[in-house]
Amino acid sequence: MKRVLTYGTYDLLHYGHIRLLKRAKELGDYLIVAVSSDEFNAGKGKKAYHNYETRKEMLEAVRYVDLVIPESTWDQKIQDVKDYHVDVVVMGGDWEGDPRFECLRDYCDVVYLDRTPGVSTSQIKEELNLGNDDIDDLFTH
Ligand code: C2G
Repeated sequence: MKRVLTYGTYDLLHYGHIRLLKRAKELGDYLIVAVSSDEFNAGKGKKAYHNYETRKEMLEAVRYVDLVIPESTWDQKIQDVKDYHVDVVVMGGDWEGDPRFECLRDYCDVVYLDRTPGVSTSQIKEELNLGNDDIDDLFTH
């Protein structure tokens, strides 16, 4: 059984996330997703719209995902690879070459997949973050 591991915040789950998870699962038989805890996100300067439990619940409903675990620190990855007998760690291309993933090559394969263009959690937040006036405008034309 080939075991795949990926990391992320996965806030406001969107098709870019889903396409990453689909392609990650295609690289093996069992996909583990390590989802950033709320505390870890705070450390990344990110505040997710959904809390950890909700983001975990949504990912567990995705057909490609077999297990969801917490990502609490930057330096848990080597231990995760060992604990879960991971064969390949997969990340989106925005992480390509990052030493926090490259260091895993001593323990498993590391694969970067192209990001899905045109969608991101921050873009969704920006576009939905309309003021009341904007919304009124939307409905008067
Ligand atoms: N992603 C993608 N296409 C998008 C948006 C995101 O392929 N349009 C991928 C990212 O490259 C990442 C995964 O989906 O592999 C999750 O994205 P985020 O939730 O933004 O994760 P990130 O904030 O990059 O956290 O330790 C690593 C961090 O936890 C990664």
